Amino acid sequence: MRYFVGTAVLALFLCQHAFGQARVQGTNIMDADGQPLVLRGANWGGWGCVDPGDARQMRDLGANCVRIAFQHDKITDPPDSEQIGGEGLALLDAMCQWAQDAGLWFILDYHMPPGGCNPFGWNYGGANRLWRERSLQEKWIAVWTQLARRYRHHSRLLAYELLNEPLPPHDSPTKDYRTLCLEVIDALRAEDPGRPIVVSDRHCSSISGLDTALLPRANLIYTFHFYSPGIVTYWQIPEGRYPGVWPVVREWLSNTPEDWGASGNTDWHALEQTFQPPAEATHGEVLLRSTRNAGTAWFDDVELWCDGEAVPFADNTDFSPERKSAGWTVERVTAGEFVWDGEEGHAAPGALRIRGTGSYNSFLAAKRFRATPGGQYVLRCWVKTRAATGHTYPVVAWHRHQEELVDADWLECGLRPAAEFRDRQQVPVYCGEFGCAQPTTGDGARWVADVASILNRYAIPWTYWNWRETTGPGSMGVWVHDAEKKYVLQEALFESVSRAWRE
Ligand SMILES: [Ca+2]
Repeated sequence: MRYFVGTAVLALFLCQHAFGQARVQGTNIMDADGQPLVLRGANWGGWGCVDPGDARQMRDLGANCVRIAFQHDKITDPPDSEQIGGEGLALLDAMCQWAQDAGLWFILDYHMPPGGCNPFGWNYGGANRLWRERSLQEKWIAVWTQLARRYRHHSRLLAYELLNEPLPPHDSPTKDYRTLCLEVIDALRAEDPGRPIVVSDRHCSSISGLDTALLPRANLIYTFHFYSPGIVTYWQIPEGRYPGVWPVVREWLSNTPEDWGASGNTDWHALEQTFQPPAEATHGEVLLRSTRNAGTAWFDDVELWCDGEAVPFADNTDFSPERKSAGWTVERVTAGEFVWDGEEGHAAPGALRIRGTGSYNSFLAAKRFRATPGGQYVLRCWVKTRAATGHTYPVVAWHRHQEELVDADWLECGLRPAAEFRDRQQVPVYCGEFGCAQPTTGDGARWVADVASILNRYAIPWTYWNWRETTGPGSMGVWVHDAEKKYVLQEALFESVSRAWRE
């Protein structure tokens, strides 16, 4: 009998051991044995791109963690309902199992919640409705509850990440964001009480906002993303170098003429203006603006020339069904509707639509162009209006950028406050995403190597963005599509990421 009791106790111990989950203790994330985990890995952020071999390859290269990004419409059936199901859910099941089988810890990242949670085009067209509509919040909570019930038996499920890069309108109260997070945390804890939960600040997972992210619950991990400076990581000005001198400090100078253009009911017609930059301007950015517009305006086919030559200021200017509103953000997320509209268009279907702005608001091209002093600029855009009040017009905002040497020291100054937050607040931090587009110079891989090495030095867990995606060479993925849509390895980047896993 004693023997059997002993076996039962041992079995129970082994069972807890085998199925024990990670937990937060002080600034650490601990495994079931009470050993601190040094988590390093990558994102599975390209939906439908990865396979079981990816999990094993990552593990064999030294990774121990993967952040699995999923989106609401893909894992619900019917899509966008409050009921999980369908082929997308089967794929999410499979990804969790691949990670589990390979021994990788995994984080479930609700990358695109119902209605979208930020003003970026890739996230429900930038609608950013989650904060305003209770029915969407209820769907989000209902789906999280079902997911926790479905996946809580996985011992390698490290944490639930409430949502990715939240950016509520800045006039939406911080207490509403906190209240909503607490509501979801409590709903998840009702299903899976001991599992860590990853939370972000409300400023798109910034480091500077970490102190405002603190919530009165235990077992939380505070996340941030790092893509700084954007001019190196996204905008890829071709002459750029890392390390290198970059115009990273920005001062707004002036805008080209405002409060002109279309109103009332107009069919597609061109609006055009000619202007010169102010003497101090180093960069400009294009905005498609509507001021005090109670009606509707559409924009399409935006063009900019300097001294007769086309200026590349955005890589999406005709808003085709393939690109929709990619590459454009909303200037201020306080008021109005900002969407891509496939029913409208000037030369070809697809246009940007603005409805109901307050004092002013715009679609803003995410890139900036270098200003030519004394250059004669022509900005042209096609617009259409319905019952539009106020003014609808394109505009250039001029800025003066100050140059700084961006190198490993510069990056460390940017990352150090995350470690200081952790030590001051005695909570774990986690860099859920960092990444750099990969120009052919190989400098993007050097940026990645430096950031990863700084994170390792500060003992901050991290997952590189991104492991595999269907974008072309030069994007952030370790594996990316070539022109024939075959996966190719970006070798210098692969070296940077996998070496840092083993460091
Ligand atoms: Ca179009």
